[in-house]
Amino acid sequence: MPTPARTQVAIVGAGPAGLLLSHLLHLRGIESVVLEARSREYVEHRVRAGVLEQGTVDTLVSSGAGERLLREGLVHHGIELRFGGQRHRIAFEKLVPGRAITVYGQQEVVKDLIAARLAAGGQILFEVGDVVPEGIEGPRPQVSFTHGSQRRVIQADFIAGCDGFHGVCRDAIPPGVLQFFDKEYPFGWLGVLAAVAPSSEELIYSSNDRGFALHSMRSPQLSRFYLQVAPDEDIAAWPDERIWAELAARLETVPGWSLAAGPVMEKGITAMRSFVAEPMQFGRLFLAGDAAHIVPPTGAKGLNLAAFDVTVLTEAFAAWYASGDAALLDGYSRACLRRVWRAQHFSWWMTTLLHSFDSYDAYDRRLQHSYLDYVCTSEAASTSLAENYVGLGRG
Ligand code: FAS
Ligand code: PHB
Repeated sequence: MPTPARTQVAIVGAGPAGLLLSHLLHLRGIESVVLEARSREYVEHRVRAGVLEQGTVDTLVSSGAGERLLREGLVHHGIELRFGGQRHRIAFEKLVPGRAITVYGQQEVVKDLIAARLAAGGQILFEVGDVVPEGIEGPRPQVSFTHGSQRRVIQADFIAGCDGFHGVCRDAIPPGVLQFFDKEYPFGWLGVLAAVAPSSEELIYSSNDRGFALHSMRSPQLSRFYLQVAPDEDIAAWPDERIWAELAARLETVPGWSLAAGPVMEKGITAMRSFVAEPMQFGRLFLAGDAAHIVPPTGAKGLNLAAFDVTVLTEAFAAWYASGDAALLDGYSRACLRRVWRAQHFSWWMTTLLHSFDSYDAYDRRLQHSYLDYVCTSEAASTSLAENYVGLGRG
């Protein structure tokens, strides 16, 4: 199918933000074309997020892209914080009744959205190169890119930069327009996908002098784990046996609980950073998801924030196409940034609460432990954690 020279919204990036935006716009009768640098195979198998907030699940289900999610997603009504040789369950059913999380792999969300777009005749161009957003200050922005051996141009009314942290759209905004806020953490996460039944019904966040560990999952047959490691850790230094030994050391810290090991399918190291670019728009270019903000994954917020951004952006585009009213477009950043900073704080807070810092002395570690104990024993404090974790209302 020839690439149309024109569309209404040119979307750069086929991650959760770009695909969900294209899907929601389609439901409002608004055309879009999605340009993705990687292959379909790659984006459908890239292991990333695993926890969906209630609001994200509601958006996927109400928009008709949640049928498999409802069938295969694991609904959890709590998480466990494990420290000091004890287990502490944060019970969502008691603290935030009616709200839960769903464990469902990001790549499954991506597969479902790609399938929904293509079934509806949507345009997604994979393996595009040298994407250049142009004319973003004027009424006729366009995106030029290479597809196959051809150099092509798509004209649009708007460009949505959904190309992640390392994309090109944010950099297309002239210097001096954006303000950046960031924080680096003195550690990274070693993520592991293993073909073994989870050893726990719910997620376990373990704070341990050896470092943080997380037991998550993808299905009754697939487990997902994370280990706190040095920021420049070499994956080659982590043969599978060492991974299982370290996971056991950081998780088997309570009586009567043991970790089942199994074949490691995939492992990788992720940097931990907090980042926000303000505003999230310039002219006819609108940034959404990781292109505008990054959170450390400890709070499981990244994907959910991306979904929130594009629900706000969809309403804004729909209002503009319906009546030419640009108020929601002009207010896009403001509407997103309040939630972005709430998630920034929560993700930083969970990260500092649960990880070990070389800079901490014995006194700091006592403080951290006392705070962990308070969070798990005070109803007020655990309610605050629970409501942030399951996702605050969409207001
Ligand atoms: P993405 O990065 O997912 O997608 C951007 C897309 O743009 C990519 O497909 C990329 O190939 C494409 N692209 C980039 N440059 C381009 C260019 N020049 N031209 C064309 N295309 C281009 N979040 C949670 O909510 N819960 C979790 O449990 C969680 N766990 C995580 C675990 C890990 C290990 C990591 C790394 C992240 C985790 N996150 C989690 C955060 C993560 O899910 C991101 O927030 C999410 O992928 C953001 O989605 P997008 O904004 O769509 O960006
Ligand atoms: C995951 O399942 O990949 C996951 C879960 C919770 C987090 C981060 C990642 O906080």
